Amino acid sequence: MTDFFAGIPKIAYEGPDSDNDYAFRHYNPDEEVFGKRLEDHLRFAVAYWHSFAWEGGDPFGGQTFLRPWFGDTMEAAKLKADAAFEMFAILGQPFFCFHDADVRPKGETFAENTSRLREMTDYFQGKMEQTGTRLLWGTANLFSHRRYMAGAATNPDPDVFAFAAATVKTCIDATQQLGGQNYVLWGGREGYETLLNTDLTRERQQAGRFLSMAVDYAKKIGFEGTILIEPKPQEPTKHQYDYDVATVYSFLTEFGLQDEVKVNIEQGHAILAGHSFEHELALAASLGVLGSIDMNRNDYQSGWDTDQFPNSVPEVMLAYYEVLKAGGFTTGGTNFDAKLRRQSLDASDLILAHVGAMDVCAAGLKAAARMLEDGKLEDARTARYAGWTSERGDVLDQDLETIAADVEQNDINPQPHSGRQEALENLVNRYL
Ligand code: 3MF
Ligand code: MG
Repeated sequence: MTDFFAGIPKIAYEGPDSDNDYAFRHYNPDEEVFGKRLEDHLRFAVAYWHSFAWEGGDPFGGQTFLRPWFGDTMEAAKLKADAAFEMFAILGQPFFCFHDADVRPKGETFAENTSRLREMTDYFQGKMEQTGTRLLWGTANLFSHRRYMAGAATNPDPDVFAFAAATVKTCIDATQQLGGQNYVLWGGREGYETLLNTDLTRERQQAGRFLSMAVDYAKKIGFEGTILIEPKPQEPTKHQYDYDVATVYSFLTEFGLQDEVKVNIEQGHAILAGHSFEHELALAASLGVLGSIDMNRNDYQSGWDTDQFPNSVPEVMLAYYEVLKAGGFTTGGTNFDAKLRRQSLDASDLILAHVGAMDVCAAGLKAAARMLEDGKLEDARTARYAGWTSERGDVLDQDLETIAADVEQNDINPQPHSGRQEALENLVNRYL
């Protein structure tokens, strides 16, 4: 036990009229919404790295957080885990996510990394049994250590590829041991700083083999979770190969993996790629690869990947509308890939940031459910394409000459119809 969260009560649902900072106003885990408990819709996860590993540094300043668990010993790693699971018990969220490098001190060798990860995996297993917190996904940090500065899977050095692949094996093993429901690969260094020293053809082939190996290994050990790619267009690389959902899907089909791998879509990454969050979600659903989400927000002015906690119900409502329309999460969930601002120093800041984010997402999902249940938006969408279900719709099955003869002989002269965007935007706001 640590006393880091001493005095902070377990967070309970108190309803929208509560003025208790340490209470949920909208997130009632047992509330039945759209045929499912709210907790089972949202499937919240805490990101271990932002809440327990990050020391508060930014490009112009160093550590601001003073945590008793900071250090490079296994004792410090276990104290960090104790504090993490105390926070999980306070928030009551069902899941967490972690990278290997978040939970074990850096070793001098691969063997030391692996033995430390295994020790912490066993430690986690005990903590998970105590609190009931489950693992939404595990992943390998293939971007922080200097060996990965030129990439992991796409590195010009085959020994870095090997070190990264071996590390992914150990992280899939850990995820499997902890019953993780997904395994994520974010290619933070899988891209380039300059084309001048980059062989795009070779690097794409390496990335394809790397992912195929991970899929094959997961199958071999009977991993029943979903393998997820997390798209991001850039940062830290100038260009990241997994740019956005469309690019990832093209990559998956090139290597025959479109039925083996789905995507973990992050709000901030969608914006960085020039899309809305709901665009990436709708496209992933349309392509059959919607897996899970990293929920956060960027800064509206800078647009950088600031990994802030979500605080806009209208924004998250449109995102959860696409998730619900796609049938909801199966193995995926809502991972708060979000961090405090570096001046938010206290234990209470960590708790209240997650309480607010969980409430915003609950309010957004409930508004989305109301809109989907009401059906008016889908009715309007269906009505707009009604012509395609009339006999005119069989034009898709014809050829150009037949169509040209038809248009000329029947003087087909289509008249435009309003898209009613403003009316539909008004409709959406009725459900908030
Ligand atoms: C970077 C990210 C990453 C990924 C994480 C798991 C550190 O912008 O979003 O967070 O989410 O590596 O894939
Ligand atoms: Mg992320």
